[in-house]
Amino acid sequence: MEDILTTPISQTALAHFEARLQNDEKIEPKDWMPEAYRKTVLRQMMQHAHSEVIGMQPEGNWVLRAPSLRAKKILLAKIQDEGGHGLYLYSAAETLGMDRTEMIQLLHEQKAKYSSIFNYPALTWADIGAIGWLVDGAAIVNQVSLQRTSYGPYARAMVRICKEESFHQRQGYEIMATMMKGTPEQQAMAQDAMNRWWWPSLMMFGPHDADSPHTEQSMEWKIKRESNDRLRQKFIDKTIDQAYVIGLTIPDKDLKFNEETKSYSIGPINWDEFWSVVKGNGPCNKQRMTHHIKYHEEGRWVREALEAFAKKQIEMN
Ligand code: BYC
Repeated sequence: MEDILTTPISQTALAHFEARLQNDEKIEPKDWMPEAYRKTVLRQMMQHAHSEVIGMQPEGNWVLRAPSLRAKKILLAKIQDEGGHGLYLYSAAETLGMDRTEMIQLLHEQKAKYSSIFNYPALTWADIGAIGWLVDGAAIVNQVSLQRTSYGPYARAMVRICKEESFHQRQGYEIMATMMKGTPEQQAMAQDAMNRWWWPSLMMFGPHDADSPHTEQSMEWKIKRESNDRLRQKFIDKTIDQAYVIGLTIPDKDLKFNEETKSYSIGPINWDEFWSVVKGNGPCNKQRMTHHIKYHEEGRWVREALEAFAKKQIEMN
């Protein structure tokens, strides 16, 4: 009986959902969507929101040690932007039916991921340059394509986030360019940061397409508009020339430029390192999570006070 009632309705809904995707229309929170689509978008948006927030930690480490007031103000503004990105993304992800309290609990239980890149330490001021230039640079390449993702609230959040990320990428490049014009020690520091951040930045795009379990379905649903390898290649081609302009070397002895495709081919990525970091064994995984849990707990009274205030306002109205 239940089948007779529900099947025709869900088939019509499915046909409508697919037609909207076909026409490049956005899927909105109140629209019917397959459960697997909802779960996939939610997983990706939650991972993205957690990445923005955890990503504040390596840079936060340098606010008190920035080399000038100007550098400190810029870094502080950038870190605040990242926190803001996390907040838009949590709000947008909540439209898929999960409260952010639950998302954060999943993060703390290590059931929800965040980007592998934020498990590496920021050891010197040049690392702040490398994070802005390479990490935000890689993030933008991905996020520009996500402006066309099929889930409306995610796509709209990406438009604003991309504007801010492009400023972040430039501030990082400015730090690297300044250091490359400096003393031999400063140049060596910039090259060292490049050597340590280059490969982890390439890993941010995720496993090769052939080893990526979600890419095919996510591209069919237009959640992802370009594959991991395609985005990684775009980043490589864009960034290598920027490195050469300021005199940095790419730490890859197999790097080759293909005149025909006007594109670079790189040496093998260390996927064992990637999976080890994703599974919690990177240099800073434990530190990042301990820090997040500590400050989340310390902020509990603020959340409780706000909830009590909101409840009181409702009672009074
Ligand atoms: N790290 O089938 P795949 C920023 C996981 S922050 C960890 O390719 P998918 C910034 C993946 O989750 C911006 N895990 O998956 C902030 C999956 O595991 P599960 C960060 C990774 O989702 C502060 C499994 O591997 N950007 O800019 O189709 C300061 C198989 O992968 C990673 C985003 O979050 C990774 N790198 O594609 C500075 C972008 N890669 O869930 C800067 C949004 C893969 O099955 N996310 N995995 O257990 C995406 O675009 C996609 O989720 C990915 C992966 C391309 C990352």
